[in-house]
Amino acid sequence: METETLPKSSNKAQDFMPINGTDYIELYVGNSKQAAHFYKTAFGFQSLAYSGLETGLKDRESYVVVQDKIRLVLTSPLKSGTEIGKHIDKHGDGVKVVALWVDDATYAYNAAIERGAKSYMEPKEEKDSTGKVVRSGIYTYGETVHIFVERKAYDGIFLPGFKKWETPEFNPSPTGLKFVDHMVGNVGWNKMNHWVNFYEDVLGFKNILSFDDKDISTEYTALMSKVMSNGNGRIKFPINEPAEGKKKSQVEEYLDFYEGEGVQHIAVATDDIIKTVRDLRSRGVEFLRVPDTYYEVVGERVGEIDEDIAPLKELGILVDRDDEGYLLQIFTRPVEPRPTMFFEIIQRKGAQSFGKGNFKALFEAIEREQELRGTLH
Ligand code: TYF
Ligand code: FE
Repeated sequence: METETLPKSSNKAQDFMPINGTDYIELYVGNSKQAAHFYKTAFGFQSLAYSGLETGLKDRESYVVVQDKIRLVLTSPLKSGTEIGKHIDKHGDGVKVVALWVDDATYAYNAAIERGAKSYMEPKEEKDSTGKVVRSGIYTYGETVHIFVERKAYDGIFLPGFKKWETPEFNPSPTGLKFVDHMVGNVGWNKMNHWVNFYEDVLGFKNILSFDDKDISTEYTALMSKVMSNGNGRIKFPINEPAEGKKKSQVEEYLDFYEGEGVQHIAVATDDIIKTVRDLRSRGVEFLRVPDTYYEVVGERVGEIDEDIAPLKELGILVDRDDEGYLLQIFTRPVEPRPTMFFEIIQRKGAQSFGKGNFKALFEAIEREQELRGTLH
């Protein structure tokens, strides 16, 4: 059963871990230069910053791309035997860092460590001619880390050590992606509550929604999910764990291919999903599709909405309603060879939920893909 564990805006009292938003997401990838090209061409990100051989680094190279408030850092090693290379060998391309924008990265680190976090990086000051940034980091599930970024005394392009990356002759237009709405972690069997407790105890998050296997089991696969939110609601991290079903859970498939726990999907917000998805499709982004019959009953299920059903059906966009409004959402296929990380495009029109009414149709679409991959057993 879906359960709401908190009244809508009650988690105000003494937030010991104030977070302003997502600062950046860093992916470790096999070829950062080509990945940056992909995120520009296919998703409409813009060139922002670079660090590597040309900035004096010898062992790695990073390209930073930006679209409105979303910054992606694509990092590859420049030689064998690095931590980055080992991460890629084990997991394939994937998210290493979910960076959180804070006012005081030293305080955030100390507060988290005091409450039991495992250290990834002690507070470190980085400076350039425009000012200073302080960063610190802790581990979360798998080999994924949170880096706290304090940039209140900084006016540079991204971080000290990066130079502006300019591509005057190749700047594909944006696709209307605005900010990170939520990021989902897949964790191991019976590990969901461990990570729920971690986000509660170490980072002061609250469990705002829960889905059990009754909500989310289709004929074959099952999973459970709890949504964790920080105090101001700008950071939302649903945590999934596999559940026993007739066939292999999509979460288990992820854990097998990622060889561990990690980020399953990055949900990015748009304020015109029809335009955004049409644009993304024309650039080669591949989306999951539900059967056309979904659209025969969608009107009955969600009532009046501003959009015509025809373009939603044409593009495969899903709709769901809760007591605050409705939302439109769609999911890409995995964006790397392993069936691991994918993107969600979401437009909220009041609804603050996650599309529970779509789970059945969506998960059956995922199962059809698992079937094609031969991993549904
Ligand atoms: O973030 C969410 O909870 C929704 C639903 O494999 C969802 O986007 C959950 C699991 C999944 C795909 C989507
Ligand atoms: Fe989602």
